[in-house]
Amino acid sequence: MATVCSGIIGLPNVGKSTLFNVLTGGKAQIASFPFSTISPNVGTVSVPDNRLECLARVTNTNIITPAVVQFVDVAGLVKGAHQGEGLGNEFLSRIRSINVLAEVVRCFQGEEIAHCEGNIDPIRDIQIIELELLLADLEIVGRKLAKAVQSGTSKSTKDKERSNILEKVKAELEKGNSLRNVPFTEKEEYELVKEGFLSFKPLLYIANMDESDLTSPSPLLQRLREYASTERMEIIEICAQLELELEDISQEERMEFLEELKIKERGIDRLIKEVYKKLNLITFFTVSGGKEAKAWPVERGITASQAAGKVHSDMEKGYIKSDIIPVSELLEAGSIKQAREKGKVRIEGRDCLVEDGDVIHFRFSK
Ligand SMILES: Nc1nc2c(ncn2[C@@H]2O[C@H](COP(=O)(O)OP(=O)(O)O)[C@@H](O)[C@H]2O)c(=O)[nH]1
Ligand SMILES: [Mg+2]
Repeated sequence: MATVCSGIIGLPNVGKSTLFNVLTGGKAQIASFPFSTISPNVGTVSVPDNRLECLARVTNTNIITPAVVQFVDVAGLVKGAHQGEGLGNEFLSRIRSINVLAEVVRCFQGEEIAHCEGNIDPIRDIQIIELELLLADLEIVGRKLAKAVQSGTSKSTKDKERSNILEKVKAELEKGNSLRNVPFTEKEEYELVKEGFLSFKPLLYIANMDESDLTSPSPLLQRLREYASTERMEIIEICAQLELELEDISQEERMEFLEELKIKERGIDRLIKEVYKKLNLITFFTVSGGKEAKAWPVERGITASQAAGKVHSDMEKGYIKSDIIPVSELLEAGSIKQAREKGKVRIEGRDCLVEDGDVIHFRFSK
């Protein structure tokens, strides 16, 4: 997969740009009026993974290259966006190629920060966005179907199959069902990802809350938790404003602060991990010539030769075999040499499934 891309979406003024800035250390414009983010901002974020540093240590490597996830701060979505209200059309075309949606939901108070619906109500906000995505899909599918009809009667089986899927999509959307809640066959799902339907994209909620919610969750936040749990949706609780302030202090002060608040892991770290999980990604590692320890994000189910292809297409073409060891076993052994002596390094052929945490050395002919 090319770089994984997550879109930060949500109504205006919910803290999207604040979150984006925390994630990327970037300088997206933060303002207390709607539409301050006129053009999308793109930033790259490293996936936190302690194993990589440990791997570098046992292999005497000094260059560490973590896996990355791209985040896009997309302009706010409002009611009627699918018809081109506000920045709607631009918004919708931006998110079509995104792999996963991270929806920021406002749970923080603050009268000085305008809410486009007049009051704070996270569940209503979620439903507004849900409906906009659904209506946008309905328009998209309508257009796709019209085009398919135009292409005439000389249709291949493949074209007919596609039309059938599109018809099914349309019927579900008309019933008010977001595509991610509809059971599709594996083949249909594969097509739907390619078609770029918005309500089919994996989605997670980010509750942007007040600092006080950390110790005593507000009734709003509690309602949101219940809602997410009945909808079986992931919800990541974050204080974007607080996390942004944490960016400005030293690492030491930050640790102290987090400890005081009894926060084990920063919200943004949880978010990145969750994006990874949502897309069914795993990580394998390479240590090239003892110089660079590198993490590679790949979809679960990938084989050793396909993994080789992620590193270089020549490696897949000329694939011979791989030396594989789970990173935990390598760390336990203390070095590759000792791991080999203990018989922990496996030699695997091209069809061996890669597991999360595998350290792989590919052998290939040029
Ligand atoms: N109190 C509080 N204010 C926040 C929080 N996150 C963002 N804000 C404020 O809300 C306003 C809008 O934030 P911004 O990130 O620009 O929202 P966007 O329109 O969704 O990108 C700014 O004044 C932020 O400082 C938060 O967690 N708590
Ligand atoms: Mg913004």
